[in-house]
Amino acid sequence: MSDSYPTVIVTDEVADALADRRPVVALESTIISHGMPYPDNVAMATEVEGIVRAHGAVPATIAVLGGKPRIGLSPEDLELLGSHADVAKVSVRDLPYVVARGTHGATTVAATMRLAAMVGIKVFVTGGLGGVHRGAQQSFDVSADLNELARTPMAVICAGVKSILDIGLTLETLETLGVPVLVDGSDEFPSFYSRSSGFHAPMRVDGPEEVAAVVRAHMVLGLTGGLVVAHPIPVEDEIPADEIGAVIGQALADMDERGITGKDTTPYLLGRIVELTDGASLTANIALVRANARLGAEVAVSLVS
Ligand code: PSU
Ligand code: MN
Repeated sequence: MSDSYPTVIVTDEVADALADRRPVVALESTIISHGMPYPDNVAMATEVEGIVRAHGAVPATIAVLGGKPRIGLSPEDLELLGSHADVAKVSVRDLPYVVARGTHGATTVAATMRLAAMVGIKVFVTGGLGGVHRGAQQSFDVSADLNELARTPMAVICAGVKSILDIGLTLETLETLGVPVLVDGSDEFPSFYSRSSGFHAPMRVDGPEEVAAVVRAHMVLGLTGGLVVAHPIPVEDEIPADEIGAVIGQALADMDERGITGKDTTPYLLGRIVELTDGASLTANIALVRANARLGAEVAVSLVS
C-alpha cells in the first residue's frame, strides 16, 4: 500500500501506475453491492478488472472498507463487497459518515469520481449513470452523480441512462451544468439496455482516439467538470426498447406500490427488472459493462500516449 496519499489507501499497483503516468481506470462498487445479485456481481467485478488489464490499463476499483477509502481492491475485498450484508450505498454526502463510523460502503458514480479525483485518475468506467428520476418535478430526486459531473474533471464511460430515469431531463440538466455528452459510434443517445432512446447524440465521436482528443481538449481548456462518454450496448446484447420499456413500467409501478423512495429506488428497480426479465437484464448489464471496460482502457491508454 502506498502512503503518498494522506486521505485514501492506494494499492502499490495503482500508485506505481499513477506515479509513472501509466493508464489507470477507476471502477465503482455500488454496481457490485447494490446493482447486481451475488455471485454474478463478484464475477463481473473480477472479469472487468481483467478486461481493463488486457487492454493495457490498471484497474482501480473504489470502495470504503472498514471506514477507509480504498483505491484498488483485492479479490477478497470484491467478495466482501458482493456478499456482505452490511455494505451501505455511499454517495458523496455519505462519505464522512461511513469513514467516521468505520463501516463498509460501496461508492456510487459520484463518490467514486470524488475519491478517484483525489489521486489524479482521469478515466472511470461504469454501467449506468444516475440522473433525473421520472417524476422529479414532484420528488426532486436528481442523482448526485450529475452534481459531481459538474465539478470533477473525469471522463465517465457508461452505457447511457436507463429509462427508469427521465432521459430527456437528464440530458437537459447535463447541458445546463456544462457537461459534454459524447456518444461513441452512434447518432442516438443510448438507454443502457437499448442502443436507442429517442434522443439525439449531443456529440458523436468514433473510437477511443476521438474520445481521448475531446478529453484532452477539455483538460487543456481548464474546464473543471467531467465528461459523459456514452457507449451503446453491443447490438448482439441489446434488449429492444419497447420490450424493456414495458418491464421498466411494471417495476416503477411495483416501486410506487411499496412506497420506496430516495436512495433505495435505483437498487430496487435494478433488482426488480432482473426478476421480471428472468435474468435477461442482468446478462445485458454484464455485457455492456464488459464493452465499457474495454473502451475505457483504450481511452486511458490513448490519453497517456
Ligand atoms: N445504474 C445502474 N446500475 C447501478 C447504478 C445506476 O444501471 O449500479 C448505481 C450507480 O452507482 C449510480 C447510482 O451512481 O446507482 C445512482 O444512485 P442514485 O440515483 O441514488 O444517485
Ligand atoms: Mn436519488
